[in-house]
Amino acid sequence: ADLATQLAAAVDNAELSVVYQPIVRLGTGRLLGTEALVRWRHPRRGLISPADFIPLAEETGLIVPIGRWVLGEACRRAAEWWRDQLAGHDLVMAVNVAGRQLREPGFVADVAAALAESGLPARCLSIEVTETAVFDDERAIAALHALRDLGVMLALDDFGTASSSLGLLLTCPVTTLKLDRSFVESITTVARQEAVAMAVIQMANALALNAVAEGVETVEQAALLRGLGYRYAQGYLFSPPVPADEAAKLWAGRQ
Ligand code: G
Ligand code: G
Ligand code: MN
Ligand code: NA
Repeated sequence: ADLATQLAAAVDNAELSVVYQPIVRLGTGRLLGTEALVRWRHPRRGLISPADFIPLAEETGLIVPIGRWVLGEACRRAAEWWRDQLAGHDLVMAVNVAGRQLREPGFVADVAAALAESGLPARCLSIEVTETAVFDDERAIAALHALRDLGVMLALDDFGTASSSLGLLLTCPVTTLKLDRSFVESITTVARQEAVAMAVIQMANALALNAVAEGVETVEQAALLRGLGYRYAQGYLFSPPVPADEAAKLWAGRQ
Protein backbone atom coordinates (compact mmCIF):
# COMPACT_ATOMS: atom_id res chain seq x y z
CA ALA A 1 0.00 0.00 0.00
CA ASP A 2 1.16 3.57 -0.52
CA LEU A 3 2.26 5.83 2.30
CA ALA A 4 -1.08 7.65 2.57
CA THR A 5 -2.95 4.35 3.04
CA GLN A 6 -0.44 3.31 5.68
CA LEU A 7 -0.75 6.66 7.41
CA ALA A 8 -4.52 6.25 7.46
CA ALA A 9 -4.08 3.04 9.45
CA ALA A 10 -1.35 4.40 11.70
CA VAL A 11 -3.67 5.70 14.44
CA ASP A 12 -5.59 2.40 14.66
CA ASN A 13 -2.36 0.41 14.57
CA ALA A 14 -0.92 2.44 17.45
CA GLU A 15 2.06 3.47 15.34
CA LEU A 16 1.79 7.12 16.36
CA SER A 17 3.15 8.44 19.60
CA VAL A 18 3.66 11.84 21.16
CA VAL A 19 6.91 13.17 22.60
CA TYR A 20 7.17 16.24 24.79
CA GLN A 21 9.76 19.01 24.68
CA PRO A 22 10.10 21.16 27.79
CA ILE A 23 9.50 24.91 27.62
CA VAL A 24 11.54 26.48 30.43
CA ARG A 25 11.78 29.77 32.27
CA LEU A 26 15.12 31.30 31.35
CA GLY A 27 15.67 32.87 34.76
CA THR A 28 15.28 29.76 36.87
CA GLY A 29 15.35 26.81 34.47
CA ARG A 30 11.96 25.77 35.86
CA LEU A 31 9.52 24.15 33.50
CA LEU A 32 6.67 26.26 32.19
CA GLY A 33 5.25 23.36 30.22
CA THR A 34 5.89 21.18 27.21
CA GLU A 35 5.24 21.12 23.47
CA ALA A 36 3.66 17.93 22.15
CA LEU A 37 5.28 16.61 18.95
CA VAL A 38 3.91 13.62 17.07
CA ARG A 39 6.07 10.68 15.96
CA TRP A 40 5.30 7.89 13.51
CA ARG A 41 7.06 4.58 13.93
CA HIS A 42 6.49 2.86 10.62
CA PRO A 43 6.65 -0.96 10.92
CA ARG A 44 9.25 -1.25 8.13
CA ARG A 45 10.67 2.21 7.50
CA GLY A 46 11.24 3.04 11.15
CA LEU A 47 10.78 6.53 12.50
CA ILE A 48 9.28 8.99 10.01
CA SER A 49 9.58 12.68 10.86
CA PRO A 50 6.43 14.78 11.11
CA ALA A 51 8.16 17.18 8.74
CA ASP A 52 7.72 14.38 6.16
CA PHE A 53 4.26 13.02 7.00
CA ILE A 54 2.36 16.10 8.25
CA PRO A 55 2.28 17.61 4.73
CA LEU A 56 0.90 14.29 3.41
CA ALA A 57 -1.62 14.24 6.25
CA GLU A 58 -2.71 17.76 5.30
CA GLU A 59 -3.07 16.92 1.61
CA THR A 60 -5.17 13.85 2.32
CA GLY A 61 -7.20 15.28 5.19
CA LEU A 62 -5.79 12.60 7.51
CA ILE A 63 -4.51 15.47 9.64
CA VAL A 64 -8.02 15.77 11.07
CA PRO A 65 -8.21 12.33 12.77
CA ILE A 66 -4.46 12.35 13.51
CA GLY A 67 -4.63 15.82 15.02
CA ARG A 68 -7.66 14.86 17.08
CA TRP A 69 -5.75 11.89 18.46
CA VAL A 70 -2.65 13.99 19.28
CA LEU A 71 -4.80 16.61 21.00
CA GLY A 72 -6.59 14.00 23.11
CA GLU A 73 -3.33 12.32 24.05
CA ALA A 74 -1.61 15.61 24.97
CA CYS A 75 -4.59 16.82 27.03
CA ARG A 76 -4.84 13.51 28.92
CA ARG A 77 -1.14 13.64 29.72
CA ALA A 78 -1.20 17.29 30.77
CA ALA A 79 -4.25 16.71 32.95
CA GLU A 80 -2.43 13.85 34.66
CA TRP A 81 0.63 16.05 35.32
CA TRP A 82 -1.58 18.92 36.42
CA ARG A 83 -3.60 16.73 38.81
CA ASP A 84 -0.41 15.27 40.27
CA GLN A 85 0.75 18.87 40.75
CA LEU A 86 4.06 17.94 39.18
CA ALA A 87 4.65 21.58 38.38
CA GLY A 88 3.51 22.97 41.71
CA HIS A 89 1.80 25.60 39.57
CA ASP A 90 -0.14 25.72 36.31
CA LEU A 91 1.51 24.16 33.31
CA VAL A 92 1.20 24.75 29.60
CA MET A 93 0.67 21.97 27.06
CA ALA A 94 1.39 23.30 23.59
CA VAL A 95 -0.15 21.40 20.66
CA ASN A 96 0.62 22.12 17.00
CA VAL A 97 -2.39 22.53 14.76
CA ALA A 98 -2.33 22.65 10.95
CA GLY A 99 -4.39 25.12 8.92
CA ARG A 100 -6.53 22.31 7.59
CA GLN A 101 -7.54 21.34 11.15
CA LEU A 102 -8.31 24.92 12.10
CA ARG A 103 -10.61 25.33 9.12
CA GLU A 104 -12.47 22.09 9.89
CA PRO A 105 -15.96 23.06 11.17
CA GLY A 106 -15.80 20.67 14.12
CA PHE A 107 -12.36 21.73 15.35
CA VAL A 108 -13.36 24.05 18.18
CA ALA A 109 -15.84 21.43 19.43
CA ASP A 110 -13.04 18.83 19.32
CA VAL A 111 -10.86 21.06 21.50
CA ALA A 112 -13.72 21.63 23.95
CA ALA A 113 -14.32 17.85 24.08
CA ALA A 114 -10.63 17.08 24.65
CA LEU A 115 -10.59 19.53 27.57
CA ALA A 116 -13.83 18.20 29.04
CA GLU A 117 -12.82 14.55 28.68
CA SER A 118 -9.37 15.06 30.18
CA GLY A 119 -10.33 17.59 32.84
CA LEU A 120 -7.49 19.88 31.75
CA PRO A 121 -8.27 23.55 32.42
CA ALA A 122 -8.47 25.52 29.18
CA ARG A 123 -5.80 27.97 30.35
CA CYS A 124 -3.30 25.08 30.43
CA LEU A 125 -3.68 24.34 26.70
CA SER A 126 -1.83 26.37 24.08
CA ILE A 127 -2.73 25.86 20.43
CA GLU A 128 0.23 26.59 18.13
CA VAL A 129 -0.51 27.75 14.62
CA THR A 130 1.79 29.03 11.93
CA GLU A 131 1.37 32.38 10.30
CA THR A 132 0.65 30.80 6.94
CA ALA A 133 -2.12 28.63 8.44
CA VAL A 134 -4.16 31.65 9.43
CA PHE A 135 -3.06 34.23 6.89
CA ASP A 136 -5.97 35.64 4.92
CA ASP A 137 -8.32 32.90 6.08
CA GLU A 138 -11.50 34.10 7.74
CA ARG A 139 -12.56 30.64 8.88
CA ALA A 140 -9.22 30.06 10.57
CA ILE A 141 -9.31 33.46 12.25
CA ALA A 142 -12.90 32.86 13.41
CA ALA A 143 -11.75 29.55 14.91
CA LEU A 144 -8.97 31.36 16.77
CA HIS A 145 -11.50 33.75 18.29
CA ALA A 146 -13.71 30.84 19.33
CA LEU A 147 -10.69 29.11 20.90
CA ARG A 148 -9.82 32.25 22.85
CA ASP A 149 -13.42 32.35 24.04
CA LEU A 150 -12.89 28.82 25.39
CA GLY A 151 -9.94 30.21 27.33
CA VAL A 152 -7.09 28.39 25.59
CA MET A 153 -3.82 30.13 24.79
CA LEU A 154 -2.85 30.72 21.16
CA ALA A 155 0.74 30.79 19.96
CA LEU A 156 2.05 31.99 16.62
CA ASP A 157 4.65 29.35 15.81
CA ASP A 158 7.78 29.99 13.74
CA PHE A 159 7.05 33.67 14.28
CA GLY A 160 8.80 35.93 11.83
CA THR A 161 9.32 33.46 9.01
CA ALA A 162 6.22 34.30 6.94
CA SER A 163 5.51 37.56 5.18
CA SER A 164 2.31 38.19 7.09
CA SER A 165 3.52 38.36 10.69
CA LEU A 166 2.62 41.88 11.72
CA GLY A 167 -0.86 42.16 10.26
CA LEU A 168 -1.83 38.94 12.03
CA LEU A 169 -1.17 40.61 15.36
CA LEU A 170 -4.05 42.95 14.55
CA THR A 171 -6.54 40.30 13.44
CA CYS A 172 -5.70 37.22 15.52
CA PRO A 173 -6.24 37.03 19.27
CA VAL A 174 -2.87 35.42 19.99
CA THR A 175 -1.36 35.24 23.48
CA THR A 176 2.13 34.04 22.61
CA LEU A 177 4.85 34.56 19.99
CA LYS A 178 7.33 31.78 19.35
CA LEU A 179 10.50 33.32 17.92
CA ASP A 180 11.55 30.97 15.15
CA ARG A 181 14.80 29.14 15.68
CA SER A 182 16.27 30.67 12.51
CA PHE A 183 16.59 33.91 14.50
CA VAL A 184 18.30 32.15 17.39
CA GLU A 185 20.74 29.97 15.45
CA SER A 186 23.50 32.58 15.05
CA ILE A 187 22.23 35.16 17.50
CA THR A 188 25.54 35.39 19.35
CA THR A 189 27.52 36.20 16.21
CA VAL A 190 25.15 37.81 13.73
CA ALA A 191 24.11 41.29 14.88
CA ARG A 192 21.03 41.31 12.68
CA GLN A 193 19.65 38.18 14.37
CA GLU A 194 20.08 39.81 17.76
CA ALA A 195 18.39 42.98 16.47
CA VAL A 196 15.38 41.02 15.16
CA ALA A 197 15.10 39.03 18.40
CA MET A 198 15.19 42.32 20.32
CA ALA A 199 12.52 43.88 18.12
CA VAL A 200 10.27 40.84 18.63
CA ILE A 201 10.55 40.87 22.43
CA GLN A 202 9.92 44.61 22.54
CA MET A 203 6.86 44.18 20.36
CA ALA A 204 5.64 41.24 22.46
CA ASN A 205 6.03 43.33 25.62
CA ALA A 206 4.23 46.29 24.06
CA LEU A 207 1.34 43.99 23.08
CA ALA A 208 1.37 42.16 26.45
CA LEU A 209 2.12 38.85 24.71
CA ASN A 210 4.26 36.00 26.01
CA ALA A 211 7.36 35.24 23.97
CA VAL A 212 9.17 31.92 23.71
CA ALA A 213 12.55 31.63 21.98
CA GLU A 214 12.86 28.38 20.01
CA GLY A 215 15.85 26.26 19.12
CA VAL A 216 18.12 27.35 21.99
CA GLU A 217 21.15 25.05 21.88
CA THR A 218 23.88 26.86 23.86
CA VAL A 219 24.22 28.62 27.20
CA GLU A 220 25.49 31.69 25.33
CA GLN A 221 22.27 31.90 23.31
CA ALA A 222 20.20 31.45 26.47
CA ALA A 223 22.11 34.19 28.30
CA LEU A 224 21.82 36.60 25.40
CA LEU A 225 18.09 35.98 25.01
CA ARG A 226 17.57 36.41 28.73
CA GLY A 227 19.48 39.69 28.54
CA LEU A 228 17.16 40.84 25.77
CA GLY A 229 14.20 40.15 28.07
CA TYR A 230 13.04 36.70 26.94
CA ARG A 231 11.55 34.80 29.87
CA TYR A 232 10.78 31.49 28.15
CA ALA A 233 12.76 29.24 25.85
CA GLN A 234 12.83 25.82 24.30
CA GLY A 235 15.63 23.86 22.71
CA TYR A 236 18.17 21.06 22.90
CA LEU A 237 20.11 22.98 25.60
CA PHE A 238 17.30 22.19 28.01
CA SER A 239 15.97 18.97 26.52
CA PRO A 240 15.10 17.33 23.21
CA PRO A 241 11.53 16.08 22.88
CA VAL A 242 11.19 13.03 25.17
CA PRO A 243 8.55 10.33 25.83
CA ALA A 244 5.89 11.11 28.43
CA ASP A 245 7.41 9.09 31.26
CA GLU A 246 10.74 10.89 30.84
CA ALA A 247 8.99 14.24 30.69
CA ALA A 248 7.28 13.43 33.99
CA LYS A 249 10.73 12.88 35.51
CA LEU A 250 11.91 16.24 34.15
CA TRP A 251 9.04 17.86 35.99
CA ALA A 252 10.22 16.29 39.20
CA GLY A 253 13.73 17.65 38.79
CA ARG A 254 12.85 21.11 37.60
CA GLN A 255 10.45 22.60 40.09
O1 G B 1 9.63 17.41 16.00
P1 G B 1 9.94 17.99 14.89
O2 G B 1 10.71 17.19 13.97
O3 G B 1 9.55 17.31 15.92
O4 G B 1 8.64 18.54 14.07
C1 G B 1 8.73 18.86 12.73
C2 G B 1 7.56 19.69 12.32
O5 G B 1 6.34 18.97 12.48
C3 G B 1 7.41 20.98 13.13
O6 G B 1 7.10 22.03 12.25
C4 G B 1 6.25 20.70 14.03
O7 G B 1 5.52 21.88 14.33
C5 G B 1 5.42 19.73 13.21
N1 G B 1 4.61 18.89 14.07
C6 G B 1 5.04 18.04 15.03
N2 G B 1 4.01 17.46 15.65
C7 G B 1 2.89 17.95 15.06
C8 G B 1 1.47 17.72 15.26
O8 G B 1 1.03 16.98 16.14
N3 G B 1 0.62 18.41 14.44
C9 G B 1 1.07 19.26 13.49
N4 G B 1 0.16 19.88 12.73
N5 G B 1 2.37 19.51 13.27
C10 G B 1 3.28 18.85 14.06
O1 G C 1 7.78 24.18 13.91
P1 G C 1 7.93 23.86 15.36
O2 G C 1 8.56 24.97 16.14
O3 G C 1 6.70 23.33 16.02
O4 G C 1 8.97 22.68 15.36
C1 G C 1 9.66 22.21 16.43
C2 G C 1 10.80 21.48 15.80
O5 G C 1 12.04 21.97 16.29
C3 G C 1 10.77 20.00 16.06
O6 G C 1 11.26 19.37 14.93
C4 G C 1 11.79 19.87 17.19
O7 G C 1 12.28 18.57 17.28
C5 G C 1 12.83 20.88 16.74
N1 G C 1 13.71 21.41 17.77
C6 G C 1 13.45 21.56 19.08
N2 G C 1 14.51 22.11 19.73
C7 G C 1 15.47 22.29 18.81
C8 G C 1 16.80 22.82 18.87
O8 G C 1 17.30 23.24 19.90
N3 G C 1 17.50 22.86 17.69
C9 G C 1 16.96 22.44 16.52
N4 G C 1 17.71 22.50 15.43
N5 G C 1 15.70 21.93 16.43
C10 G C 1 14.96 21.87 17.56
MN1 MN D 1 5.55 24.38 17.50
NA1 NA E 1 8.57 26.90 15.56
